[in-house]
Amino acid sequence: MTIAAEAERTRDAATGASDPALEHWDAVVIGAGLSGMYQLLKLRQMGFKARVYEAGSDVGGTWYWNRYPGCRFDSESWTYGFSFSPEVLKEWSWSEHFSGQPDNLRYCNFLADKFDLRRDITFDARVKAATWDDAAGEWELSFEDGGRARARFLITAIGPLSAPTMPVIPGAGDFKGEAWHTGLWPHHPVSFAGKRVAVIGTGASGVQAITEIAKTVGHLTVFQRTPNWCTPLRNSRIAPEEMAEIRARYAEIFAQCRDNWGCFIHTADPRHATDVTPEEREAFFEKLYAMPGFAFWQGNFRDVLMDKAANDAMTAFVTRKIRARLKDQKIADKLIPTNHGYGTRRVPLESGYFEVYNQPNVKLVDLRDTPIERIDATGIRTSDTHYDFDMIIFATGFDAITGAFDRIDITGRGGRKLRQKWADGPHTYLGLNVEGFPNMLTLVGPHNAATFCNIPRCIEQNVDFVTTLLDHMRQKGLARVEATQEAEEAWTAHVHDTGSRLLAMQVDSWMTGVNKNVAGRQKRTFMAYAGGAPKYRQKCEEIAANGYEGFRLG
Ligand code: NA7
Repeated sequence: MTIAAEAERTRDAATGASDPALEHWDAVVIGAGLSGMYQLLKLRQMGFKARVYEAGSDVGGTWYWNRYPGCRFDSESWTYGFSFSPEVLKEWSWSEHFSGQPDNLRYCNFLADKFDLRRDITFDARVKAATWDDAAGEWELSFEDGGRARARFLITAIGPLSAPTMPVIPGAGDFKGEAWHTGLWPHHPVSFAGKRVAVIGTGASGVQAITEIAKTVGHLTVFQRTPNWCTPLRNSRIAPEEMAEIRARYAEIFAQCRDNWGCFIHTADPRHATDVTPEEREAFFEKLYAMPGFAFWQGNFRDVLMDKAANDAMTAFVTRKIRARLKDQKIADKLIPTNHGYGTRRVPLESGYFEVYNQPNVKLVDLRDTPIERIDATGIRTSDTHYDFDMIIFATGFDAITGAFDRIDITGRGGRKLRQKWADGPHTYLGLNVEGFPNMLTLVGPHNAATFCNIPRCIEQNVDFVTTLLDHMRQKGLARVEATQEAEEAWTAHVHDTGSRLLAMQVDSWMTGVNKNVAGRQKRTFMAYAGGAPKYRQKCEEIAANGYEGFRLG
């Protein structure tokens, strides 16, 4: 036996490679949503032996799990699709400017079919733990069904909003009727006709679901704890001729997104809100309000999300718009937020949301006046009434950004736990790696630009960075990459510095890491990089050009 063969035999004995239940790969990816699919394709193109493990039974991530009625893009469809493949751009047609979940999932399936991705994906495989083996220089994954896999590189593609949370309400499991969470919606059709339906939660998911359910429901009761500022989506269909025009402009569209803070098509106006007269300001607000998508949020004066006075002007405008749409001004009082300004939480875009509350078969329960005391077998009891229901829908959100990491027991070098390291908020380098966790690359993790981004645009950037890094390592014969302590501290401080300039940091929301239903998530923290995607990309490019400075390579 040669020395090399003996070394391999010894390693296999130590790591269990001869164990038929143990799979061995160059790289494993957790998650088969958009980022996992694109990463798989790139690894495959580079000749890496790669495997994707996915908890769901098929591809799609967000679009696989969030099947609730009304679920659709808030980004223009034609800015959301992947840009990397001219063939995909040519062959795929969007039929709406803001495409609905069924079409979005079809798009994910189209990608999986086109690139024959499923042959390298194991479905129904939920990762329970990931442990770094320092001697072998490998990660070992273990799955809920008892299976195991090993790889040199661990790439997480687990999404920013993939750990749904139920409300902490006594008796939440006692209800005997139908009960669904928007983020875990069933695959079979759900009918609301003739039923008494409750919705708890009025975030982006709740707003979309409520508007759609109200069209067919017997009676709907909405339990609102915090109202959100919502502005019109203004969706419309895309005729084949218009799709052809869009297709001809793809290069220009993606270039425009590339230069934008959040990779959206709406570019902030270079003026401050106070640079113009009140009349001009009003006219500009009217113009933006009449436009589709995030125009009013992302295309507004440059200071509306950072300066309180500018934000107040925008907020007062939206207040007037909401009031004009409601018949009962007492209901308007409840639906208009009072504890935060417009755009300082994720803005739900709506298609007739406020008009729902003009319907005689819809009731709004303000939980600030009458909190829920418990859920029981037949319905919901608040401090003043018991409501009977046939169905309760929990639109109660997610343990955002770090929640999906926390669900996996991740152990790095020297036995350190990621959960412990991030207990007081994330610490990362570029949001792509964590000191003490070698060879773990986090595609849509905390502290990178993806969270505040038109997400596939940032996914492409992050996957390309990771792919180029792995290629560089292979060419140089390097086996290990890990952020230095200093680089991690400097990046984390930079994330805090850029984040603190946003008014959004003064507000509780999933964007600031607050979830009242999860222990340890009551305090605001800096979850995402707020310096914008262009600056983030530039930083990544500089770091790569300087031999991946800030990373220890070996
Ligand atoms: P969000 O935006 O986190 O919204 C969750 C909603 O659920 C929000 O209105 C919460 O009120 C409400 N909630 C949570 N727990 C309770 C309890 N215990 N009682 C009453 N109400 C509760 O999640 P979404 O799914 O709507 O949206 C997440 C993102 O997905 C969205 O922004 C898009 O980017 C895609 P609270 O505000 O905490 O008072």
